[in-house]
Amino acid sequence: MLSQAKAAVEHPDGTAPSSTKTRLEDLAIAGGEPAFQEALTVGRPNLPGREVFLRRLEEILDSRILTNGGPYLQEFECQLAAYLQVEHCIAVCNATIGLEIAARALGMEGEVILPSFTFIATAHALEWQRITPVFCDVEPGSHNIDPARLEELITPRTTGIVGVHLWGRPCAIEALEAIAGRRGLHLMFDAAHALGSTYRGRRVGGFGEAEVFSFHATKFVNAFEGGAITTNNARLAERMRSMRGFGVTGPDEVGWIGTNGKMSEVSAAMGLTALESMPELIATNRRNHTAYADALGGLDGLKLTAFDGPEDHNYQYVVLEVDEAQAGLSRDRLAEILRAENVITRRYFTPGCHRSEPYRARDPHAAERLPVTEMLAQRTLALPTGTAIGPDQIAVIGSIMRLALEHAPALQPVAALPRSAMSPARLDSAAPPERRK
Ligand code: T4K
Repeated sequence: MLSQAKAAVEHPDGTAPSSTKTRLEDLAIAGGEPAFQEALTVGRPNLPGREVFLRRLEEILDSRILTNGGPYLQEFECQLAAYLQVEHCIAVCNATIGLEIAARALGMEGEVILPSFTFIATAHALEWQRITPVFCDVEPGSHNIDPARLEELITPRTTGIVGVHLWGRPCAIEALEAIAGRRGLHLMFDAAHALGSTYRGRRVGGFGEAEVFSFHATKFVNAFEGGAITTNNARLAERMRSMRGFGVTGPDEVGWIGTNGKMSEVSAAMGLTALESMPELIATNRRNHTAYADALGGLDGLKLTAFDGPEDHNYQYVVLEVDEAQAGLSRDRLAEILRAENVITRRYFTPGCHRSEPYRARDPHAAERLPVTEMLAQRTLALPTGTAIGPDQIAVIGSIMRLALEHAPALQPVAALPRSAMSPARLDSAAPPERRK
């Protein structure tokens, strides 16, 4: 039986109400009206505390201190270090530069092992430093680097490991620490997704030799663009702090190579304002994750990433795994069906880094040793969440997916259907919304 989504929805960010979908013809891909008039998009920024931020912006303009370690930067670093319970926090212009600075300050060189199932920035940050990324497969359950597959990748050229806490779920930190300790390797973490997450009751931020967070516009706490490196190592912190500012170590003194990785005052003020709203933002993400779990419960072939157990999570990514064999529809077809309804999902992280240049050309057979990455890259789909969406809209999205799965054979891509099944109306509806008349 079809589940009926409620017609009246709350529209937290000004999006228009959506309508119930109960029949195949209701689906926009089959000729119906799109469920949402305005796009519901993965990555739509949260903007909490607008008035507070605007007051801070006025202060910045009045003070004429726009960057280079002003008061908002210092405040942002202090607040973040206190929250993460780490000794040192170095705010940077984005997490990619943060990863580059950390890798260089640690002295990583040669080869460094990391998962391929991550955003391309994790790999590029190393390659940009002329460090060769070596891709390790991930665990099917956690989507994080698989420690059991890691040691076989270590060579005499290996100098480090970069673990990624994908979707904010900490990777197997203890196992990686054990390998790094035993094999004399550096260990740092890409914590771009993991602000607020805990591992064994301790906040992510103080593990390994350094961890790097992102405050990009699409992150649940954003600074327009921004990042932060955290560490409990005072010497490393000093080095990274100076590397952030051209390698300057004192008045008229440059101690080593550096870059310009500074965070501006406007970004720091934005980040600070968002940090102050973190509890509400996490509560919103959590509410949405629960709403998705309710809306998609019992649908064969669809699995939502779980955030189980006693640890804290930020729930900022809602990621679905679509098993085509069970669901009857591929992940990509489901994304098209949702797109026609104005639900704009993202295929994070497709393809794996190993299938992107320059890595693909360098190692065209990497996929053979990355079967789980390959499988996930075909299956995962990030769904809209954050303050731009509420439970009623999520219920409608759930009803669309339910309907789509129930009518999966009729919703196969047009090219896969026999010629007789292709009525003109059908062909038209299969086109992306922007190409329709
Ligand atoms: N490590 C990991 C594991 C990461 O996921 C990331 C970044 C990094 C490192 C590097 O962090 P940063 O150097 O960026 O601090 C986005 C973000 O640009 C990227 O920060 C993020 N991860 C990645 C997962 O997602 P794209 O290419 O998907 O971004 P884009 O511009 O297509 O935005 C996604 C959607 O968000 C758009 O369809 C619309 C919406 N959006 C986006 C922006 C920027 C808005 O509504 N407003 C906006 O201002 O990479």
